[in-house]
Amino acid sequence: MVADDTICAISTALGGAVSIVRVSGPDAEKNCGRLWHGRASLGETRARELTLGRLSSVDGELIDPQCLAVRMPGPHSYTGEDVVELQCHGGALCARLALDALLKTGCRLAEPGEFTKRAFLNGRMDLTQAEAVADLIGAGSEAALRLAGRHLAGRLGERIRSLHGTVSDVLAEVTSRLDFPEEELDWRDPKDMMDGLAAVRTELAELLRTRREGEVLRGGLSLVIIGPPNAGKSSLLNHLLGRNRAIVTDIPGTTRDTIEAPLVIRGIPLRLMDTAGIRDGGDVVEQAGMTRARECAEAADLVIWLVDATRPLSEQPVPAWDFRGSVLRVVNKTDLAEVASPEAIPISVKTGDGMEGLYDAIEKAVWADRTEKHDDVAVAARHAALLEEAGDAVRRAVERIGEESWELAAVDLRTAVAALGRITGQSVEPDVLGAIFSKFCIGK
Ligand SMILES: Nc1nc2c(ncn2[C@@H]2O[C@H](COP(=O)(O)OP(=O)(O)OP(=O)(O)O)[C@@H](O)[C@H]2O)c(=O)[nH]1
Ligand SMILES: [Mg+2]
Repeated sequence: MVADDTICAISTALGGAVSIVRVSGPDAEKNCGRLWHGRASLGETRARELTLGRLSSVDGELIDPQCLAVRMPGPHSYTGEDVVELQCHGGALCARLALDALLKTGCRLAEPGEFTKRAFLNGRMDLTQAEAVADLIGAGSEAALRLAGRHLAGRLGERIRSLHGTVSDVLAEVTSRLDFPEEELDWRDPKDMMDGLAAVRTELAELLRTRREGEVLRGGLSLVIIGPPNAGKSSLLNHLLGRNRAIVTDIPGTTRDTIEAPLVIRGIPLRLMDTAGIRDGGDVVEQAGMTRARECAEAADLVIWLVDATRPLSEQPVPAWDFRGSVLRVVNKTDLAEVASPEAIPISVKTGDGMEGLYDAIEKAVWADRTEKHDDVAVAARHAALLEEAGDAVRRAVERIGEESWELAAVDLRTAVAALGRITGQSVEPDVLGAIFSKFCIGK
């Protein structure tokens, strides 16, 4: 066990019907046992079974007359340590008082993600699984949730460990050639080693290709609607959200500030934004709104340039701005006027016509550089950087082995092994752990 202190935190969001206070560490049972009193003492309750009791402060003042307690002795617990969870009544106060009482028994308040960090340090999960816990909690779509679930089940970790194993085997072979150069041992054929490493490189490249999906699902891309006043931008936002979020009127210049809302289209979590109409003139407020619209559009992952079918398209060109993402040209109000333009997607927010075509275009733009989506796993930026490092090192190692430069090959193979080890946490620096777990919420 890695920790000698006992940590506690409220693990549920405030305001629900039930609050869970979680305690982990060597004194979890002892400290909770001072506060929780059932028919039997806490230590005598059956492990991993909820038991009803009452919760009081260290001084015996009642906190909750009906509090369920469950003890999960290590190592078969989330953290691998002795864990106790107290389920008390919800609302703002019970859990707060329970936490105060636990601090008085000598527990320490857990840092964000500290339970999961202990689980990792105690070998209950690898680093990709620990990261998946945060992804699962933060998932913005079902696809993101399922991806996090597969990572939590260990799918990414397994693939990395298998690569780590292959490269380590070659490294062992190369090292023994260095250690016993005179002996004519039963050496493995260099060609065979090079083939093995080539397969590793292919697999590394495959994993790197999943990066886009990882970013899309974890990040929530930004989709910004811009266009001339009155084109129907706010109407489109409301239609996509299925509720009247933004004010719609027939007065041009209705929307002043940007309006943002989360949205899922075809499994893709998006941050949708409506903006002020773009035109010359307008008052100070409208001008400020247009500046904001431009900033948002230029920074967006995806932009919809929405124009009005009742006006000539030539009068509504896409502004010559510095867009970072791709721009979809969409013509609205096709119920009022026919449009014949091969470049623009025709829709009518009023009748709902053309919406599927718009969804298709959004989906296509998001997955632009990928043919098939929904891989088993999808790597995040941290993984991708290490995969690239490993890939480069393996490529160099193959060349060295080809030249029979065993010493140099060993250096490159060690670099590759270390990089792969840092993905799963087999070898990892404390500052990396700090960066990963600080993103967690308290109580997880
Ligand atoms: N006929 C028809 N009218 C529409 C359609 N979409 C929006 N409108 C109408 O167009 C007018 C302007 O709609 P808004 O959504 O406020 O337009 P906007 O682009 O947000 O306008 P600003 O905020 O002023 O830039 C409203 O009267 C809407 O009812 C459509 O598909 N067909
Ligand atoms: Mg508007």
